[in-house]
Amino acid sequence: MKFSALSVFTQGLGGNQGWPEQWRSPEPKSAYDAIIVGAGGHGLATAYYMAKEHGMRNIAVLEKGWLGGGNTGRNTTIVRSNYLWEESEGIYEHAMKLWAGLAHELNYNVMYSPRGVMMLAHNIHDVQVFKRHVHANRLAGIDNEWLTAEQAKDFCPLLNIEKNIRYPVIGASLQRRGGTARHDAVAWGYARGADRLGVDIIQNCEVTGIRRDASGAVSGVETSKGFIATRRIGVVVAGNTSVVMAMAGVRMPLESYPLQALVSEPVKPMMPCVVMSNTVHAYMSQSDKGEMVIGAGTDAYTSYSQTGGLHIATHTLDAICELFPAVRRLRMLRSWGGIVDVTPDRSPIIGTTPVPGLFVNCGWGTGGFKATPGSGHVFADLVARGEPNAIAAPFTMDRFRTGRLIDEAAAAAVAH
Ligand code: FAD
Ligand code: PYC
Repeated sequence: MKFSALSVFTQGLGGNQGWPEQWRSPEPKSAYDAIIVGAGGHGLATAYYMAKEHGMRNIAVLEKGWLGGGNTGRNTTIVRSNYLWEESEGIYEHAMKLWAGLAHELNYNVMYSPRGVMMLAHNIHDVQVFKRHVHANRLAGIDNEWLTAEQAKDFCPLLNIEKNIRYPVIGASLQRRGGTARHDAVAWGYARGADRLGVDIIQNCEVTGIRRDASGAVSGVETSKGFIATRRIGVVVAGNTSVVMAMAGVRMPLESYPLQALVSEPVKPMMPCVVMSNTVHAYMSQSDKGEMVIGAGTDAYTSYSQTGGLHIATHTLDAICELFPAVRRLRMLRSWGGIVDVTPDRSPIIGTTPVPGLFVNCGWGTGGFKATPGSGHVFADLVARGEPNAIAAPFTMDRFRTGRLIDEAAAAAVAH
């Protein structure tokens, strides 16, 4: 094993200094058939599937920090596929099917737990939006159902459905196959799988420039470890995409925002499922270690900071205490933020770029963890073959020119 560890929910942030020699990254070769920039779950999954399904072994994943130290190790692990439009149902459901067999595929316990994801409705608008999602999903063969407030409480007994609270619960949608997975295990599992297939995973190697030849095509990357030649580059650097793509002269339709989360002290199992409230920007589940995993909304201002505004977290905790009064006296152990990159229609970009040999996968915003296996799978196919398959095709950048947008703002789950 050549990679370092990051504990679940960002405990132990700090890189691979001090790790035994055999866990350190290899030195880069002078040339690779392809380079993936970013060793988050998406980048590692991409490398894994490129090696496994396309037989590409002379490839490297370059990471400026350490494995999964970006959003992959910072997210709140929610997995679901209850998106509105067919294009989204295609990619998120592709991921959902891969989640079901992922531990077996990687021989690594990613702790995928389909314990149910419930989304609360607090007003008539929420009811209309969620019911629309339920109907659209069911038409597409994806499970999703509508619950009354009483049925929601049966599913999650901790939930407060009193009518006199500030944001009363008047119903909920439930995707029973939704749930959670252990986020850093996903990065480690894909990393080990890719490593065993011969992929070089190089940490502490920041890409600082993208070199292009006289024809305009990519010819390599400048890095903190020197120049590395390649004719194919896949950029998968959530939150930092605009910065890296600018190195090749490509301007991206993205904005970057901090998004934060918190965990409580561990307690015995009390929260059986995931509950999300998009309207009040709060959601909660319980990790296998017993911590309550709580997420907030994005900050109101663009930033590359990996912390978020304290007032945002405070608002979230107010809402959590109202919705789940039983957790009111829990102490919070840690809080942190990640940088998410958001497109105008809240759907990702997976595609070729105006620069030959340069591919990009980004714009997953607040919701890309759930997509990790599917995103890696289709991006591997794109980088290997040079053109998107049917699942990836709707997500090219071209949609911002043609106007064929995939508006998933309502399904994005965390209010922007
Ligand atoms: P990352 O894991 O961020 O990987 C990108 C990597 O690129 C990083 O490791 C970074 O260090 C590296 N990098 C950047 N620049 C360079 C460079 N110049 N050179 C080399 N490497 C570079 N999604 C869900 O589906 N469910 C959730 O519950 C959920 N909750 C979230 C909660 C929070 C607080 C946050 C922040 C996000 C959440 N998300 C959630 C979103 C999800 O985490 C991301 O969409 C997803 O993890 C993106 O994965 P990635 O592999 O693309 O990015
Ligand atoms: O996409 O389900 C999601 C999500 C939950 C919290 C952040 N993103």
